[in-house]
Amino acid sequence: MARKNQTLGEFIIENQEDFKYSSGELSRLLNSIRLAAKVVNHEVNKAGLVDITGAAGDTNIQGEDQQKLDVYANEVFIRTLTDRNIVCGIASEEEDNFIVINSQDENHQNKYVVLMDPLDGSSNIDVNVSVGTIFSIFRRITPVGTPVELKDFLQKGDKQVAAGYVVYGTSTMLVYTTGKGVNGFTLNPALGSWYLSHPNMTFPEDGQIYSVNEGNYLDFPEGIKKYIKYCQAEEDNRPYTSRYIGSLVSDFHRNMIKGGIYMYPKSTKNPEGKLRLLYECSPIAFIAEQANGKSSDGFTRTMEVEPTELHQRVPFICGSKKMVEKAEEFMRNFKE
Ligand code: AHM
Ligand code: MG
Repeated sequence: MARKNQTLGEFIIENQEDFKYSSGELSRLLNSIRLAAKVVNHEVNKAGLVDITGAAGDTNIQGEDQQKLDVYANEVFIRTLTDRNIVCGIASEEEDNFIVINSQDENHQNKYVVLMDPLDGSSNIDVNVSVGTIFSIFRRITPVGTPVELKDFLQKGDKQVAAGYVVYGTSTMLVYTTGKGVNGFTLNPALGSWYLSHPNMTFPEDGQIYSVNEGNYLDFPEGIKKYIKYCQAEEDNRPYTSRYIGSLVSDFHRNMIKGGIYMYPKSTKNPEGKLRLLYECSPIAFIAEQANGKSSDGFTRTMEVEPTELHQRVPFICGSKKMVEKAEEFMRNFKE
């Protein structure tokens, strides 16, 4: 039973039995993530003080400039998970291919793969705006004792055993689910401990906030354009408030607490949408559904979208149930 102010460590141990195939491995994995998150948090917090921000000069597979902190966060998470020999494979937004993990004596015995965006929204770092880490955890489908394969990573969101995010904001929080609701832990930086501050997080069923990059409005599908106009109409409890940070984790986190909808639809510039299915949309969708919210590409539940490639993009609509249902209704009614 979740108790406010419980530490994350206590919470993980007390809830270990909830996991379907409990062997302590998933608990150890979550423990590693909380440790890596603390290290990244420490570095993100210093971003204004040291010459660590700015493009590292590299370009990732999506053709985007990498910030130095992206690279750093990527290394920290990979190193933490690899050193402790907890997972059999890792996929990251910052890595072109998935990484096979194996130590000599273990012989591919680990059961879980992790997919992550180590530092999402990193273009916001230079201007002191919140960024986040997103992670998704699956059980491998290839047999234990063999190296992981691509198909271990290309699993539908419905198959996730856990997912979460860290928001490095005015305070740093780790929010995660193992399929039994959503709990949020706030870091006490002085003590280095995470405390359960937001037990059983749930989306208000309806909301008043819409979050979308309206600069792309002219390129949006007709259904989204019409829905945005609906949000702005002076009727019932509308117009809604527009809030867009441009940092998925922060926009989602606010909307989950206050009630709202986040949209990254497809557009001419991004014909498949911009966000990545496996390590951005799927984990956020899992959390949303566990928190009584909803998530889809406008037609299909995000959790049911069949992955075909590691860095696949997908249109994303996520938030309070009634708002997402309304947006889907517009998508159905104004198909192009
Ligand atoms: P990133 O993974 O390169 O950081 O991009 C993902 C981010 C999301 O956090 C955010 O919601 C979105 O991109 C913002 O995109 P845009 O600037 O096009 O509105
Ligand atoms: Mg990202």
